[in-house]
Amino acid sequence: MKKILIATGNAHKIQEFKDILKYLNVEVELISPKDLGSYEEPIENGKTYEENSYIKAKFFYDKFHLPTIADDSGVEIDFYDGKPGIYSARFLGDMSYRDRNIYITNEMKGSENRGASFHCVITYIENDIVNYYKGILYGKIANEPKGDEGFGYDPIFICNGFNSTNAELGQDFKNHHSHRALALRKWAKDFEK
Ligand code: ITT
Repeated sequence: MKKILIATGNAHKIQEFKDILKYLNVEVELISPKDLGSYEEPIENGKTYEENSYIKAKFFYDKFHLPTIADDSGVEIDFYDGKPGIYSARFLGDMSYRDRNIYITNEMKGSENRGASFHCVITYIENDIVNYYKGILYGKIANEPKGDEGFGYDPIFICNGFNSTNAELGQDFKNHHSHRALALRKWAKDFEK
């Protein structure tokens, strides 16, 4: 089975990649930098998802010389003028996601400006060839956090056309609809050519 390095330190992302690839019937072995004993992380100083996704992929590709896939993602919230975006992992400092999600929904209490979107850009490098794949999921911010599945901002995100949060709908929903699943589906099409 082909080995692919997944250039992330986020265990939730690794699990989602595995779940989505299984769902898409793509047979690859995903290896993380930690599996290879690497705890170093690149400095994500890009200004876009594309730039940060490339920085992560290139950093680990140069280190391990394996086909490498990276994901840069984030949530854009209309109420915050599109923030946090590429800064989603660092938004509101060291607050836990539980507290962040409560903080955001409290700040937005009563507001009708609830639009939001999840973004994902995957970079894939193999034989020095770089390709990008993008996925966007549109929706809104819930009135309060709900649900236990997924990670990050899933408990406060409701996809258009649904009435429950990503965290309530769970992994099957994310495997099918998420920004990451949309990007990975495009990658899989190229990969299987
Ligand atoms: P790596 O850089 O090591 O991949 P990271 O978590 O720092 O891990 P990002 O810089 O891409 O990754 O930040 C993505 C953040 O966006 C993530 O930590 C969550 O806060 C949020 N996010 C992205 N995808 C999400 C999803 O599917 N569900 C909920 N939150 C998500």
